[in-house]
Amino acid sequence: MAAGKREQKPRPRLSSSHTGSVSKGTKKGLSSASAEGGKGAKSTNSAKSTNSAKIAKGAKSEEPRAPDVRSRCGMVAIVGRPNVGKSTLVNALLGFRLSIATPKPQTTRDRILGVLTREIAPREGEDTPPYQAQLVFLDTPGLHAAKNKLGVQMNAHAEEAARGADVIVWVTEVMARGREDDTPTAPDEETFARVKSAMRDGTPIVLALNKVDRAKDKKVLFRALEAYGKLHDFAAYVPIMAARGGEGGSSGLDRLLDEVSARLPKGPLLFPEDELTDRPERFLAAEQVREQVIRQTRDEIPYAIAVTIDSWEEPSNAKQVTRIEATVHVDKEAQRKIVIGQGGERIKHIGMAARMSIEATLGRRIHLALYVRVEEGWAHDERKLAELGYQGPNPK
Ligand SMILES: Nc1nc2c(ncn2[C@@H]2O[C@H](COP(=O)(O)OP(=O)(O)OP(=O)(O)O)[C@@H](O)[C@H]2O)c(=O)[nH]1
Ligand SMILES: [Mg+2]
Repeated sequence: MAAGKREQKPRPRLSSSHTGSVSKGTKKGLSSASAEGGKGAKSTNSAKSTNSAKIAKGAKSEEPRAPDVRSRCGMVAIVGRPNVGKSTLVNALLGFRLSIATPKPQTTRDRILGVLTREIAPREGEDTPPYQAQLVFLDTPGLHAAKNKLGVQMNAHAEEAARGADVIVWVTEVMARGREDDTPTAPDEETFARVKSAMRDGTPIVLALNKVDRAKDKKVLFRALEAYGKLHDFAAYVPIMAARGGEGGSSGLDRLLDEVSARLPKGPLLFPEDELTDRPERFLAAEQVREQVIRQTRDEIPYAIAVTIDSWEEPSNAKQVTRIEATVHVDKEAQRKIVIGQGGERIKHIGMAARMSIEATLGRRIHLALYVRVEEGWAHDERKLAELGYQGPNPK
């Protein structure tokens, strides 16, 4: 099936609802740093269409939609081990930095929905009008051996997404972890079995073999594809470079979109054409603060933090900025000191980078005040997890 180019995607739309399941933590005993957006501040954000983001009142359209029997629409679960590039892939497909992606495993902690509506052109020689495909991507946490309640929730999100999916994209990386020689990755049978046991019988699984740029010798690619062919009879095998998604056809993403679109069930679109996500702005903002903490710290810190938005004040006139207060929760006092850094240097840099990233996403200037707070054992405690905005796929 021939498909329209990804550049033809509708302009993205975010939900402007700021109400989320975030804690309203007090500021008592907190350390703080703030970053104000300067005029003309440059963004570090790689998102392509961020400034043109259209803001919706809510996630779902109120307008009745005439069902188009020619259209295809379905849920596409993006699943795999941690750090294989799932979030990078979803962002590249959407052309928008929806989901945070970092070099550290276990970055994604929730199921994050991103909508792509694209036009499918008729095949050569066919005299039919183009029709639409809507791919409702679910970016998911990497399946891993959980060490705490947060990890259990993360895995449950991935399995639940596989269960509800019309098409599953199993993302893996071509080279074995930490190897730059000719060793391809060995299929992880145990993790794959978790997806198979979660999904409904007959759900097509497309293999996305990512980070092909790291395979110097293309024979490695063929060996990897052969090994995956023995693991499962995949609906399609697509080598990709998610990190080079903006570079055109050679990234493999157009082919991946075609393979997935062709397997979507026929039916009307579930979301308005220009809808991007069901997540509110404050969720994206909290995630971008967390991304900067992950990027600017090492060792256990990335796994020990959670971020909540404590207040969000929209300006009364266009000349003023949106004022956001956020708290970085850590597990131990020693971690609080690391996040703050010598003389508050680290938290200042985290705040500046996060502010620029959020401004690029929202398309407007913000003032960001960050606080750091110790919340011992939060990742092991269901009540605290809920307060910090983490819930399993089926909250009670
Ligand atoms: N070389 C190379 N690196 C990539 C590619 N795609 C993603 N990466 C890198 O892989 C790392 C992990 O990417 P993520 O998108 O966060 O991976 P993930 O699967 O979402 O990870 P979790 O959320 O932890 O499960 C980041 O450093 C990406 O830049 C690629 O095509 N080539
Ligand atoms: Mg991720």
